[in-house]
Amino acid sequence: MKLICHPISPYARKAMILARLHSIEVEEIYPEKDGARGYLAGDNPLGKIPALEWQTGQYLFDSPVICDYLDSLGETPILAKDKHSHFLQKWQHALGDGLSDAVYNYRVETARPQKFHWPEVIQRHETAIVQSLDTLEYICDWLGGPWTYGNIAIICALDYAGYRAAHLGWQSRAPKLAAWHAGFKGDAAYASTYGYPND
Ligand SMILES: N[C@@H](CCC(=O)N[C@@H](CS)C(=O)NCC(=O)O)C(=O)O
Repeated sequence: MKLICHPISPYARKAMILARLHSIEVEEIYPEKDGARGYLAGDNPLGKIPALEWQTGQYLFDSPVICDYLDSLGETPILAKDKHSHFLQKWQHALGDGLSDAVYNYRVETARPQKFHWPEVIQRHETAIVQSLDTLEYICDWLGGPWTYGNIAIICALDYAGYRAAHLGWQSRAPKLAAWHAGFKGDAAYASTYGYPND
């Protein structure tokens, strides 16, 4: 299966981690441009990554759908079956993705030339980032480890926030969360998908 992805994308990285956790062979293909610089021509009509070729010439997106599919291929899926845990993990996954969305939107907004910046919109995205961090700090004891269906999205979002919204210093704002996150650094799936230039 081809996975159109890039480790800088927190959405794509979730799929890259899940493929490793379940030892699923995927051919990872990195496209050349990112969203701040133009439409990503490819196999997703929305022009986004990730996209997974699950049948010849047919691509699954977006990332939660790909994650569900990859997890279903695993011998022991990590998404809990019990209804309560299942929806808690889905909710955590959505919170992680929502943090990534806020960082992504912040990045797209601030990648414009300064004269086109819209301070209210930038502020709106920053508020979503800090409120998500505060919520994650509050629920930190329930995030589990090493990997759950929920915390995959959170780990990927935090690394992305550290890269694209470094000025917010998420680790100082959410110290318990930072300590929890640090516990993943020695993990093989974490380390082999970490794609940010400086840390
Ligand atoms: N909701 C989508 C978001 C995917 C997304 O926004 N990916 C970004 C990379 S981080 C992208 O491909 N952007 C290209 C663009 O928007 O042109 C998902 O979960 O897959």
